[in-house]
Amino acid sequence: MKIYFAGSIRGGREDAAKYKELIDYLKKYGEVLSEHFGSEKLTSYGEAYSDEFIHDRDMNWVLSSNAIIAEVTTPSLGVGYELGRALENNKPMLCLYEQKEGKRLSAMISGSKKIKTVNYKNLDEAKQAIDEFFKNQDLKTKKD
Ligand code: 6K6
Repeated sequence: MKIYFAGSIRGGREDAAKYKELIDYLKKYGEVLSEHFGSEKLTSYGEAYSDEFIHDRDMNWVLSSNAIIAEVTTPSLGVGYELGRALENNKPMLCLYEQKEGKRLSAMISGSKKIKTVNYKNLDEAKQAIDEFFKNQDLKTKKD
């Protein structure tokens, strides 16, 4: 099972600690291709690769994955783009959004019939949503 985890980078790194915890949790279901996105050392700026390299590498990962899990609380153009491309390629997707007062998820995500979105209040709820997603998709036991 290849899983692509998407989370904000240049959109803001305030939820990086959550990404790390969710990525660690996802490892029980398979290989997380984008494992390093949870690293708190990954800032909004410096990385040794060009933007073109990052785009092409990440899109290859998105297209070769069996499922996409996105943490969408911090709005990110890159995550929205990845979700759109993944949707066009019929990838099973789960978006996790932490409910916060005065904030609402983009209607382009929450309004899409093909994207499963779950609002959560704490990480336990987010992990439950991940369990539910893999159970319903029947992807848990798939060995590719
Ligand atoms: C690190 C710091 C600055 O640049 C970097 C390297 N950038 C990226 N590295 C890996 N994935 C990236 C990078 N920039 C965007 N992405 C992809 O888009 C990831 O798959 C994230 O899910 C998403 C984040 O997009 P932005 O718009 O928040 O950056």
